[in-house]
Amino acid sequence: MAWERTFAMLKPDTVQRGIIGNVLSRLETKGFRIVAMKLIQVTEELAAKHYAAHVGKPFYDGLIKYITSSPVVVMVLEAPQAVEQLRSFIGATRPNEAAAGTIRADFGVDISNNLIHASDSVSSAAQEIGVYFTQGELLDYERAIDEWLVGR
Ligand code: 3AN
Repeated sequence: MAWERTFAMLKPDTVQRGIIGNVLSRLETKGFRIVAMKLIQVTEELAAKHYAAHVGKPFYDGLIKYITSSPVVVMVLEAPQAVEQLRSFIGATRPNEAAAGTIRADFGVDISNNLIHASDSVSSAAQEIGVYFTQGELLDYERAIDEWLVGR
């Protein structure tokens, strides 16, 4: 199965609650390969690019305020079918609807403070990666465990 790239953001609540490590640990244990990662402050400009699809929605202003309220961790992850795998791994937008065992179900209680963002399609992953990273920041490497994750 071809490896695919996706984009993820550990949101302000994850940073402020001091659980970056817990969430990252789950992502690593699942098998995602981290090919880029940084702690950044999202500016209003970046936020507007990221959430362009939500302009005009009632929660838009709150979303921009929240995402710019604290540093976040942005990353690019690889795995076979990474987009779909990460979406099911993080769970539904509303933590009360997220399946038990997903990040949003296990760590959160609120729709806005829902810990993590993950791209919802291969094309949005490419677009979001472009918003936060330059090509030179995306590393190309293999890990010793990769062949044990997907078979030899
Ligand atoms: P997801 O992050 O699960 O892909 P989207 O893309 O529909 O969800 O929404 C982006 C973010 O906007 C969500 N993570 C959530 O923080 C916020 N959001 C979405 N819908 C609502 C809503 N009805 N009320 C408040 N915030 C919302």
